[in-house]
Amino acid sequence: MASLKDTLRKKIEEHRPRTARLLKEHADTKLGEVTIGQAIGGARGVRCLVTDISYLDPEEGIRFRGKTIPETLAALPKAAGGQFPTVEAFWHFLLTGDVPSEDQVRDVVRDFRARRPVPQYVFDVLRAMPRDTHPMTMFSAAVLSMQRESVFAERYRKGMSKSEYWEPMLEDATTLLARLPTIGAYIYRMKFKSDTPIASNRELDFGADFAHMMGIDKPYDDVARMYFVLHSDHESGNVSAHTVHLVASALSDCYYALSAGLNGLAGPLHGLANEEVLRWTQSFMESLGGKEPTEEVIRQALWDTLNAGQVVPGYGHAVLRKTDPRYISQMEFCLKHLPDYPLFKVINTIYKVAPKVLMEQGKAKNPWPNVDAQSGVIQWYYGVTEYSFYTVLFGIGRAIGTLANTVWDRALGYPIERPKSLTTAMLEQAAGLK
Ligand code: CMX
Repeated sequence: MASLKDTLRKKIEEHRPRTARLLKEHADTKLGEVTIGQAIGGARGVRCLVTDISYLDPEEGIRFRGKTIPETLAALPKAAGGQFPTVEAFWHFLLTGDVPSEDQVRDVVRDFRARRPVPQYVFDVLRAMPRDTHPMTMFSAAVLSMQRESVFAERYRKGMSKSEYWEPMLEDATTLLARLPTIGAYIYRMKFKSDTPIASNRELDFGADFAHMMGIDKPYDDVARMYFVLHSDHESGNVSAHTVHLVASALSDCYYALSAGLNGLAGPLHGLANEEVLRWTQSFMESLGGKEPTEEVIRQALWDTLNAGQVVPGYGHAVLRKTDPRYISQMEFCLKHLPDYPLFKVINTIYKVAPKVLMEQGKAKNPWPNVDAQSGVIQWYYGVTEYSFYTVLFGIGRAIGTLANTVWDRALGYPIERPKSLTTAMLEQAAGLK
């Protein structure tokens, strides 16, 4: 049986000539032009990043390694006794593009288990922070604190050939990823469960051990697996993925890079939207004082938000132009496991009303819900009602895709990223205004 690393090495060796040929023979081929609107407007639609790990089609949504979400979930081996694939199987798939065999998955699970123990100093760092620190700040600080262990940084210091970069990057990425569930669950129980951390059970896979350390029974193990897979990757241009890629392009190791990416994910227009959705929904429910959340009152609440100059959290997207398939997957999970849950019903009613309201307002290019509109309901149902924790869950998932990308970035020798900036006067000149 070929190990993940051997399979990856073969894939990298097969892939390198493709990138080299494109650079050598077609470097001047145009992929598009950049407008003033794009230069001022957050580089929306500028096609200047390369990744083979996932691709986001505006109409269809995300494909991981060429597979849609349902295809991915169907293809990968499932966790024992579960209905969703293990994170370990998905990690193998994202890295290599191959659906792993059961034996290959077992091998990755074994490797993750061996790397799982989190050094005591990480918990000491967390405990030294004021207890009211936001969970995302704690999570990012914990990741950064482990930078001292980077094998990549050490090998670079000692001198390493560029062709070898991916190997210590893989080493760091795997260790870092394997530790994240313990760190996340520790933050959760320290902050919200009277400081009663639960020790890892090394017999369990990534998702099941996370559920165990959170102190939540089945099927939360499957919920965790689903959640991490769905939040893993959304091609390279979103803030968290792009930040990880950018920071790592300076040959900063993946502890530095992931911590930076998590800081971007912590913004309300990005990952924090899952917290905002629950905050918005709860404060709206409270304002009703027990009255029924009918379509009409929801419509009014949405207009109140827009009229106050705020965004409707969980709706809209920079690339997608339809309902996010990650939203749909989670909605299908809810329909199966919690169809009558009142909060799910409210979220569904918002789904009926919000797109019409956003279309009437006419600003958002995409009035449909994104992943964040649905994810909190599931967490709430299983007892994770502390919504400031939700973005940490997103962060654990997002680490899978971004870390897989950093390994490939180094394997393919992508250079330090350095787009060019212009002055406003230069734009005015280009526009013929000067
Ligand atoms: N509510 C109100 N207004 C919205 C909106 C929403 N949900 N989505 C977009 N708009 C507004 C924008 O703020 C912008 O207004 P201005 O012209 O006044 O600046 C206008 O519509 C055009 O924006 P857009 O091109 O449609 O969207 P962007 O690519 O600029 O932004 C996003 C995308 C996701 C940041 C935006 O839709 C938004 O703020 N949504 C709410 C927050 C959210 O759910 N974020 C999570 C996204 C998924 C994720 O990364 O986790």
